Amino acid sequence: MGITSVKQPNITGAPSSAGLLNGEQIQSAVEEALSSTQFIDVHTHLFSPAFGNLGLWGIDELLTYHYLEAEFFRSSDTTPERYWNLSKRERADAIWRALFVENSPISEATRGIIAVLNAFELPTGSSALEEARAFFRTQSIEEHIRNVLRIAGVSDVVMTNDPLDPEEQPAWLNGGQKHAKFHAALRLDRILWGWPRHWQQLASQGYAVEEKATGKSAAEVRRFLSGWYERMRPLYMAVSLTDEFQFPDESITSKMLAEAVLPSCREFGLPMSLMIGVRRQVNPRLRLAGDAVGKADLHAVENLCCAFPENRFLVSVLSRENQHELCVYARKFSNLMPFGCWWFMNNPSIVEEITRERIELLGTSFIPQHSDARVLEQVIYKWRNTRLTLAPILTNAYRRIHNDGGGISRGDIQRDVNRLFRSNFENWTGRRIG
Ligand code: FIX
Ligand code: ZN
Repeated sequence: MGITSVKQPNITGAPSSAGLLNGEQIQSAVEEALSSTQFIDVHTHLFSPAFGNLGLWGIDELLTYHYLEAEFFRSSDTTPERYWNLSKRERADAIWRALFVENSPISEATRGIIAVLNAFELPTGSSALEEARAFFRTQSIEEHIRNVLRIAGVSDVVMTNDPLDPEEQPAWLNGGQKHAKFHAALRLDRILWGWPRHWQQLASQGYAVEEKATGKSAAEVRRFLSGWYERMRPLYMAVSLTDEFQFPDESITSKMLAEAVLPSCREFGLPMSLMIGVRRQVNPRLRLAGDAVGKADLHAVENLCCAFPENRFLVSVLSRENQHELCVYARKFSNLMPFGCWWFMNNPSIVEEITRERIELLGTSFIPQHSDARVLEQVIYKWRNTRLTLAPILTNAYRRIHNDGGGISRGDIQRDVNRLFRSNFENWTGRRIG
């Protein structure tokens, strides 16, 4: 136990003895630990160079991020149909004009662009776009990756790897990837909820699966997962689920989870990541930006954690309304690890609320954040914002201990930051990373 009890509460902020920090020292110790600790980014959509064009980077990709596309249609008369007819460069031009020239970039996603430009000492004014393009054109990807991760304070990133993605599959079949900083996660959306549209892909690869997932289907999916486990060596298996997700029920999703995916996770010692609460394509005209959020029924998480005590679950929920009950479930089930402030939750006001709630209910037994970056340089602003938001929250948590009469040292703070941003994930996956 790292908290040393002292008899008299030291509320005044006067220096403490024996390496214990006073109220003011706590703040700088927290800031130092946050800035010097290399984080593991446990969920991204980034790809290592082995995946070629799947790996997105540079200013045009940053500007056409789907978070910004959603905001663009609120500040421009351009219809989605017209927008999709433009080239990538023209789309980036239109977004730059609407969100950075004609309006101030005060939303979270637009601010991110400014922070990235600033990190590379590029101008941020309305005429900055061409200079940014020229800068990114001259970067070589391997060195650029090293730079970006260094600036972001991230040691390792976990990708999202779908074995049934026709764009991604060839790279794995041609030897896969061995980049030391990029790690695989075996993503199973096409199997777990996209079965009706994808089972034939498995059948055509020689697996004896059936449309209704009957007969040998579950056993054959296990054989498929086994092959992909060998090929990818993933850190976990994962799926994103809608707000309507239930477990157990009569669906193919429930059956495949219970009879194929969770047994495979147990066999290979992998956690299962569940990202719950998306409402897919409420506005299909916006494509990737067309998904929304709904409050889910977390009895499904309760039932899973209870029925499969030998499985470890990583869970992130998209609805603000589900955050508190997720913490409560984590108190009931030690095989449940809440992680990240996902997507619409990744804004300072909400991150603050969720993180305080988690600390109050779970101490340091959760993973505060992942970046969900789709474009390499986004890790710079997303992790910068996480550190900025978390510094006062952690500082206040330690000050409370201090004011209650407990002692806190730099070593305690460093140990906790390490646990939150590295070892909780390492222990969950059973792997030392980096
Ligand atoms: O399913 C997911 O992993 C989601 O994070 C994404 O698909 C989503 O579009 C996103 O980029 C959120 O940040
Ligand atoms: Zn994601």
